Amino acid sequence: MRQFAISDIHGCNISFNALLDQIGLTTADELYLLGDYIDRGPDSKGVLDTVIRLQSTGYKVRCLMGNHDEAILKARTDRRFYLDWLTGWGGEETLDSFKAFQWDDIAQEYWQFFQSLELFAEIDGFILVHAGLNFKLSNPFSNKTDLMYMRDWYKDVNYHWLGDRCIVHGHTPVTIEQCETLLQNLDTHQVLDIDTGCFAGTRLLGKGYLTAFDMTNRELFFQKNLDDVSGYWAGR
Ligand SMILES: [Mn+2]
Repeated sequence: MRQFAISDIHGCNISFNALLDQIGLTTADELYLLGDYIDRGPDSKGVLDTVIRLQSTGYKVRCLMGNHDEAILKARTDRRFYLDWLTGWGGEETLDSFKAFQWDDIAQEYWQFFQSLELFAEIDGFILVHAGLNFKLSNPFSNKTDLMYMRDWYKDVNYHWLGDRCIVHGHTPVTIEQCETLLQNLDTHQVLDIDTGCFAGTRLLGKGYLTAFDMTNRELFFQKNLDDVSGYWAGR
């Protein structure tokens, strides 16, 4: 049994499936997805279908909530935010993937998926979260928004609170070289960012990869983006 973490798939379903093939995921393994399944990439619906199919065919998949997964729930009820979400968040690509003209065109099982997402997970030796922990709070788990949105929090890590646990997260894209360096320093710094900017495709140097972290063997797997993300970038 191995335990894997993957984050920030952002509608890149071909890359996601290629990465699952690369790691050879089996039903004996555990897969933790750290959020941001949707937006920007071309096939958000496909990503959700992949996750739901894995869960319904005996794979152990536990899913956390990213800011984009919270945002679609907000866009559904907040008309003003909806307009920002469409372009600023890459939500238009998500609606396209569902061929949705109104919210009801997105089936109930997907809304249930978003509503069921957890904010963090703790497994032996690792804390998993979408964005990070706010160590300025006496309980770094207590603020829901921080867990999904925090950036630049490494300088505030409270190692007394953390003990010997390591934090694995996404949300802030890094290059695969930066990701590898974080893994090399994992024993001392106890943080690992596995968002290697899959949605960027070839647009950002060193990014445009989807990453899996094998927590059992402390090994990284990089999958170069195979999805057509040109639609999103054409809209920038
Ligand atoms: Mn995010």
